[in-house]
Amino acid sequence: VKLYNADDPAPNPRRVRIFLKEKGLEIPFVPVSLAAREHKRPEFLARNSLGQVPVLELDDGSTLTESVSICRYLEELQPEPALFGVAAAERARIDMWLRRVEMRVMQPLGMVWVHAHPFTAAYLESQGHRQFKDFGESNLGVFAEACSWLDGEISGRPFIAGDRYSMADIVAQTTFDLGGAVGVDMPEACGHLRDWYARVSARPSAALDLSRFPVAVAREGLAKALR
Ligand SMILES: N[C@@H](CCC(=O)N[C@@H](CS)C(=O)NCC(=O)O)C(=O)O
Repeated sequence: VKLYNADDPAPNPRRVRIFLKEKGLEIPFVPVSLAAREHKRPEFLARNSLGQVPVLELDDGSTLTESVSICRYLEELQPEPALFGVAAAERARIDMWLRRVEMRVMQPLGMVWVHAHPFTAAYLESQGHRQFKDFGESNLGVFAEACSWLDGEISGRPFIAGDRYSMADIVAQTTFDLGGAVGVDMPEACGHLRDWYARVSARPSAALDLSRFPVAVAREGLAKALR
């Protein structure tokens, strides 16, 4: 197998890399440059018609896309340590939190990124689309509300879905990593969430390499666009 991968802070390939480290698994990576639009070339579209990373290519040449599905597959191959849960209720609860984090927290962050961030504006235009700045900006509030909600939900438990670190933590963690890199921070008042984020970010699997991403320019660019 091999993983078509992209640099941090791209959150979706990062999910799979963190998952692999937590499992102690190593597989070859094929770097895909998002900046050079390599993920939209015909040879890449043949692997994922949506033109997105990550893609896991199996030994028979078939591919799996969708970061969470890739991790589920790897969990089947190597169940320990269990990151999708063991008992029925735990598995369902982790699944529930995966959906909640993706739909409630990642989604508004994605809308700020696509509709308000200067880094995505030129690309959208080149594709014949455009940003809806007000919509992007309004999602900042939706994101902040989602953070406050999650902050309340996790008070009194160490991890997103319960007592054990799980795939739900990985998906939430990579969401906030992207937010931090592009200028969308979790609210100061979210103390439980901040503590949780510090805890998961201290894990050996969490090393974030932003050396090839202009964080300061990205953060300033969003602040300026919102002024
Ligand atoms: N739901 C997909 C999302 C994949 C995704 O959005 N990947 C981003 C990088 S983090 C990407 O390839 N973006 C380029 C594009 O959508 O054109 C997953 O979880 O794998």
